Amino acid sequence: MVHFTAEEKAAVTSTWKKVNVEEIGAETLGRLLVVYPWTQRFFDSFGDLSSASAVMGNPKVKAHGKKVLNAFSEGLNHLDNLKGTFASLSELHCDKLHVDPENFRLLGNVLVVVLAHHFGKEFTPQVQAAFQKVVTGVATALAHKYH
Ligand code: HEG
Repeated sequence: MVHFTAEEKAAVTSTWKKVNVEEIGAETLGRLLVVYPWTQRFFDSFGDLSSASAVMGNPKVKAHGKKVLNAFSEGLNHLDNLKGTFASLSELHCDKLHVDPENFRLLGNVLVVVLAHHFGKEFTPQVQAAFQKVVTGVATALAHKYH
């Protein structure tokens, strides 16, 4: 299990307070679909994903990005129990959605890139390291119920 120090928790919490989940969620899911185009196969009901600008402007991508980031926020409130927090979402992604869990890692890494871009110098190496632990912990928790 990943363990978070008080400093890491403080770094993550103070940065996350300034995150607009709608904006960062849309940017993160959009970039996942552009940078790793095979992830588009899970979203064939989302309409036009034919170019980077189509993906980034797609309202269903935006809405789903917000939903994903809201779930992620919930995890940040339960850093000491990520497995429990994501247990039912793990089952859903495994049994119903058949999402390869490798994609959780990709999404987490894209989120870190988006946060770095958004926060610039404020996103210090220490803050980045704390977030990298969070996204790894969330990806592991989401993969936990896979069989
Ligand atoms: Mg998933 C649905 C959270 C990564 C593909 N995802 C959902 C839902 C949530 C969620 C909260 C809605 C569940 C519901 O309707 O009850 N997803 C979530 C998190 C993360 C993640 C927290 C990673 C941090 N999802 C993820 C990735 C993919 C994916 C990487 C595929 C590349 N999710 C996916 C699909 C759906 C959801 C296809 C169903 C979308 C729909 O049809 O509305």
